[in-house]
Amino acid sequence: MFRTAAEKLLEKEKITMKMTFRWYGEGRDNITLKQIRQIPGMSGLMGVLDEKAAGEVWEEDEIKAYVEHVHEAGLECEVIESVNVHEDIKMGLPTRDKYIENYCTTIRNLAKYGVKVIVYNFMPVFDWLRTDLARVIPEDGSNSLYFDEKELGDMTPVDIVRKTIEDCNGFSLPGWEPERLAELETTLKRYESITPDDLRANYKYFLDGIIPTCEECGVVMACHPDDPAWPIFGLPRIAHSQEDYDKIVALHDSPCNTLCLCTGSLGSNPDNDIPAIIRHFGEMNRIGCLHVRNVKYLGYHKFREAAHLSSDGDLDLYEIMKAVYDTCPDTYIRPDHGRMIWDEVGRPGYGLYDRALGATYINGLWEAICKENKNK
Ligand SMILES: [Mn+2]
Repeated sequence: MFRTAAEKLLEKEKITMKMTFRWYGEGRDNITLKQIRQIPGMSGLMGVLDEKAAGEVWEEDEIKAYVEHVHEAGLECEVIESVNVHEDIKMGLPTRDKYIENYCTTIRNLAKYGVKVIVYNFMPVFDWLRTDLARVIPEDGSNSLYFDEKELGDMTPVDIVRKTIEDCNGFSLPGWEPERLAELETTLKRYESITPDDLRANYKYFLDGIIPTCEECGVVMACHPDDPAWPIFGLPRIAHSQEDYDKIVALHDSPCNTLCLCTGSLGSNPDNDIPAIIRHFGEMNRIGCLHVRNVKYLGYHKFREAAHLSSDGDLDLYEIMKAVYDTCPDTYIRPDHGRMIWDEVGRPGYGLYDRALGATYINGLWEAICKENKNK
């Protein structure tokens, strides 16, 4: 088979990492596929069918239309995010079997259209949490997502949900879909009697139900960490440290049971040594993909999302990319949340400009690391 010089180089230098971008779909994202395609080095998307509720089957015709549309723009669609797990599965209710069956159908349907990695999470109720979606960064006048546990102070979960939905510039936000939050109080009440071990047992039941289907279709599941990386509102949270993930990969031992290593989510807790965690799970072949971004610590349980550049935050992106190169170079990466810069208006965290800068910076680090290793 004919291979271009660039393709041969990829094999030779193991430059197999694929840079991707999150996109919400036509009419749901103010960024176009053409704009994404024009970011240097962009191979494809970490896509999402934003309109799907947790537990619903992603039908073949919907996936086909989405994937073909992405392909027409010259982009791949090998990673899909936010195939949300229904709360009944997390809570271990008798109705879970039906939702697990639906999940398997979705996996099969996605595999038919070339999807290789599915990103999901097993966080009760809250996908992620911030106290401000547009905190101005005094140094340069841009803004970014921000968290201060003190500001959470007297806010109830219902207050914070209301505030988050109000602050999101009219876009729906992943993890904050109104239908998931409609029964918030009942759901929170139910979780009062669920311990982290119970949640892990329900997680195992879910993995035992879906991983054989993944193995059949060649799809890898990648579990996104809790964000921020500690318990909130007394809810059981089981995915925010190396120790937690050791338990998760042991729940069902399979190369299809992996993590989506989100440097910013795990990195919100300074106790997490991100390059070391990447090396640990990369060596075990348990990293399905990565979200790469930076955070700036401002105090105890207080941080903001920074530009990707190492010197702008507290994570060392060079060490992070070296750990990827050494242990899991054949992976998918996307720049994660960016700041809002250059007066852009868009989904908090998901503007075009700062994420494009992030991708370019990560690609620059990658090129340097590859060449540095070649010369050794
Ligand atoms: Mn992430």
